[in-house]
Amino acid sequence: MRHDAGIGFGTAAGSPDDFVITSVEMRPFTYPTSRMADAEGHGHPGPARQATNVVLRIATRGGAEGYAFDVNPATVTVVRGLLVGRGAFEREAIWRDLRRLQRLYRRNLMDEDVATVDRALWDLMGRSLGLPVHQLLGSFRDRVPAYASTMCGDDLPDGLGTPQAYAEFAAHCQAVGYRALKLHTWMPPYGADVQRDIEACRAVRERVGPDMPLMLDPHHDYSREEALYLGRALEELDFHWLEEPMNEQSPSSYIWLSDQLDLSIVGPESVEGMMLARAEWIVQGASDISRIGVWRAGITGAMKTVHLCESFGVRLEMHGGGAGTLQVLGAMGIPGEYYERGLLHPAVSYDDTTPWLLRQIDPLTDDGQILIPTGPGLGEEIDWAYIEANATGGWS
Ligand code: LLH
Ligand code: MG
Repeated sequence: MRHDAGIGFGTAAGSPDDFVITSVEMRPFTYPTSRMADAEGHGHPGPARQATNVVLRIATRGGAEGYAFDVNPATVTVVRGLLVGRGAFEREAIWRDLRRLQRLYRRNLMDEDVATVDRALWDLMGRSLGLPVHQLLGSFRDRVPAYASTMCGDDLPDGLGTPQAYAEFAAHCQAVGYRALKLHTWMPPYGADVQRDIEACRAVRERVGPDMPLMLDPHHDYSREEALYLGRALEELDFHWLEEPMNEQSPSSYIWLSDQLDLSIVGPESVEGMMLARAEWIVQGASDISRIGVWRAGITGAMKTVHLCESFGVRLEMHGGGAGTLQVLGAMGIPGEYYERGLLHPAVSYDDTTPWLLRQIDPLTDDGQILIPTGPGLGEEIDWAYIEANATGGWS
């Protein structure tokens, strides 16, 4: 049954009519960055330049607003007609409509595009009620341990070009408070090499000592034999998990790998399908720990995956960082052992990557934790003066 706008629920913050969506708009703005993507899209340090972000704003008749960054402009055009006139709190109905729309609007409505709209709607509800999203979901914890997640390997002299460079960077991460670390090693165009991966993992293990949990996220297209060889070496180095060493479109390869290793295999990270794909991996035994990202599934898809994993007694590790991820981690009653903080590199600062926020969303505490944001909505304090000053267009 379709719930039409106006049939929704009144809240302490207003009547149903107040929460009818009246506009879905975006605004582009520039910001400085010293990161770039290589030919295959992996992030690395790069020359200082201006990059563009686009913020999505969903607004209602009564003046409620919700925001999400990194929106795909083409998505806004596709979803506007579906959203305007609907109740902003009908997230589940909207989410299901968007998921159906994906079939024919695939190019502009990937999982991450549905996720962006969903994040803005959760933000809107939280801001309207003056509550953080994790409280709307049901809070479980107020902090979560972080792991340092490195950028992928490179060939920069001051970068991540050698096993020794990884060891030195890992020691630095340990010194600034991280209690766990994940290496992303070399991927094309930098030359993936199982032996070099193992050397980097060994160098890091020797440098940080036996007690620091270590994880590896290597080249995502190794063969079965290469992945098994790598996994066996990681078992000897007492690694905590191995992530995405093969193409995730082949769950059979992951079943084959998981069957032969005691080491925990984490995934899938990159396959579309949100909780549906995760359910298939779980029933097939393709990984030991499942994985979902709020930027690919939204709060709604991530929480469905949380409950799926809870029902099967499977652990779940969140992919990527950001405000929405922290809200879900704050509401997860199952581990979710870690927050992925990164991607980090010796030559770039992580702490100034979101200059459009008044306050960084995920500062690291001295004991390696991240506090779950307590502000309303996703908890992002948006610097509207910054966005205004750097806008390259109006709201449209
Ligand atoms: O391939 C990459 O650049 C990284 O693996 C990236 O996708 C990163 O987000 C990741 O996998 N984190 O776990
Ligand atoms: Mg990964």
